[in-house]
Amino acid sequence: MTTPHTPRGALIAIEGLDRAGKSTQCDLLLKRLNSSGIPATLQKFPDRTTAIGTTINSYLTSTSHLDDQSIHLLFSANRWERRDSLLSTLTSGTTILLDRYIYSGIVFTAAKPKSPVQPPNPLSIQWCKAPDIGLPRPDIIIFLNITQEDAEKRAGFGDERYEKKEMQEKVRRLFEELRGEGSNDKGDWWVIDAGGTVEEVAEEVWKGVLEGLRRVKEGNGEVRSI
Ligand code: NYM
Ligand code: MG
Repeated sequence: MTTPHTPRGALIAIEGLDRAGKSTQCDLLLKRLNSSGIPATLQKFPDRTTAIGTTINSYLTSTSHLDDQSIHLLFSANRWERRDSLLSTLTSGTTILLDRYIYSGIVFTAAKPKSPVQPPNPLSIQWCKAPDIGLPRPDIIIFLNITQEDAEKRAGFGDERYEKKEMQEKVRRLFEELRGEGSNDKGDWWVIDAGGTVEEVAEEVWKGVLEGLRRVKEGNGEVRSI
C-alpha cells in the first residue's frame, strides 16, 4: 500500500533507431532492477494491445493507410491512454522503463517526406511535439546510438513501415537535433554507443539508470511534465 513515505519510482525512457537493441536491453534491465530489489515494470510504445494500438499496428504493418497527421495523433493518444496508469505506478514506488516514448513520436513523423504546403509546416518538430505536452516527463532518456550499417545487419530490419534507409537517416538527424535542441533540460539525454556486445551495452545502460534513480532521490518527489 502507498504511504506518504514511499519514494516514487523513476521514469526511464529508452530511445534509439529501429534495431538499436532497445527491447533486448529493456528486458535485461527489467530483470536487473528487480533482482536488485528495485520494483520495476516495462511499458512499450506503441502499446499495440489497446484499440488505438491495434489501429497503429495495422498502419505499421501496412494493412491500412492513414494520413500523416492522423497517425501521429493516434501515437500520441496511445500514450495519453496510459498516462493515469504511468502516474499511479510511479507514485506507488515502481520504476517504469519506457521502450520508446514521445521522442520516437516526434522524429518518426517529422522525418516523413513533406508535401508542399503553406507554412506552418504540419510536420514540424514543434507541431509533432504539441499533442504530447502534459504527459509525464522522463527522469532520464537513455539513447542507444547505433550506426546505420550495424542496424541494417540486425535481424528483421525492413519488415515494417519506416524501416528504410533514407527514413532511418532522417530519423537519426532529427534525434540529433532533438538532443541538442535545448527543448530538454541539460542532461536529460544519456547517449550510449550501442554497437558493442549486449553485455557491454547493458553495463552502459545500467549507469544511465543509476543516474536516473539518483535524480529522483534528489528531486522533490514530483513527476515533471513534458
Ligand atoms: N513510432 C513509434 C512512431 O512512428 N511514433 C511513435 O510515437 C512511436 C512510439 O513505430 N519504427 C514508430 C517507430 C517504429 C515503429 O515501434 C514501431 P517498435 O518499437 O518497433 O514497436
Ligand atoms: Mg520495430
